[in-house]
Amino acid sequence: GRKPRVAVVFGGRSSEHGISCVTAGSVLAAIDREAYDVVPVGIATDGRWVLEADEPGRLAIRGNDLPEVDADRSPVALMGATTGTDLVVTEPASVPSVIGEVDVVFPLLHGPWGEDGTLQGMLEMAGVRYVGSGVLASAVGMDKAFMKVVLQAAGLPVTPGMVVTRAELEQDPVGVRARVEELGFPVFAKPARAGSSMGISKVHDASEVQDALEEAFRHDPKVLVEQSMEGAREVECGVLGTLEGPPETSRPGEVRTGGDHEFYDFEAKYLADQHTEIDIPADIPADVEQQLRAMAVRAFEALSCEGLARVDFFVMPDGSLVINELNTMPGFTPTSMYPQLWAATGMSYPELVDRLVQLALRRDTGLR
Ligand code: G1L
Repeated sequence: GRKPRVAVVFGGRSSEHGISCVTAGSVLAAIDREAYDVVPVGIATDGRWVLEADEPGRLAIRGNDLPEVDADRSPVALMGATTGTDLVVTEPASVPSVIGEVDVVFPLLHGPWGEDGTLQGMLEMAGVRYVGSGVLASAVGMDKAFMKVVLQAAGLPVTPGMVVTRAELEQDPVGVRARVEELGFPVFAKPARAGSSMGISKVHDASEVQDALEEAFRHDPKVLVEQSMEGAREVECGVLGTLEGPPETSRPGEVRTGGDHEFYDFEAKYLADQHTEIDIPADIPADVEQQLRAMAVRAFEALSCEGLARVDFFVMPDGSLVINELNTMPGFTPTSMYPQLWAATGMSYPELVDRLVQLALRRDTGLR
């Protein structure tokens, strides 16, 4: 029969539009063209869906400039086909020219309108297979506060933290400050649902609480305040779903930030940054690695993740582990942590892309 058709959907209305385009360029360059028909579908910053040029090179970073979806290209609509579970990519207005039935969507979108489960929900309703986690895990993975609730309920160790809403701060600033003090300084204030590390700041004493909350509220009216795990090392682990049986884990890798960066921030994560060092495999004792990988699988299963996730840990000075967060859509360029973790475990970037597409192709549509 025909080759499976894979629609790589990228761009979108979030602040990480450019990163999404760069990631799509990498996936488009790596995906096996002998095995798949590939359709690049861009979502412009205003939300319009267009058929993008299949030119991975156009989507590379040029200097400090991130690429964008070209909103002037021909618009497309994605529709569920009546013939089965395929999606049909069409030009809009009553299906004049069908571009093709899509077997799998590779959704490379971050933040609201894409990473939060909404695109996944649209695809579920159309009965279309897609790479990665479903609606619930994507939504929970997007909200750091709910993620903590689910991980904690599964008996996994998490950082002590509390939620502050903008309304609470306005009504009772003294009470909010008192609750933050109870956590014990230093703490981090983080937007609960921002896709990246933007709006996060470290709070050293009560005098810094107000400014840190206001900064975080610029990104989200819901903010998570968490104890800072002082003296901890940051170690991350890749998890990859399998068709049967438990998911696989990568060797863990350590992220070390120094100098100007108090934490692994947006710049450090996505733009080549000299202050961030990555060490894969992490130099940790074998028994700690074994525990960490087992805990990564438990976290993956606690959120009912599918396909892939990156689980980020704090390794405390005594070797104990605390889960920092789980990312259902980790950075996914060849130099990002998740693909690098798998490279160090023996799986190349093109292989990884293929495994994810294969997992999605064989997935049941409907209840899983
Ligand atoms: F589809 C996957 F595989 F689940 C997937 C989707 C999105 C993996 C990784 C990502 N990552 C991103 O989209 C991003 C972090 C690059 C933001 Cl645009």
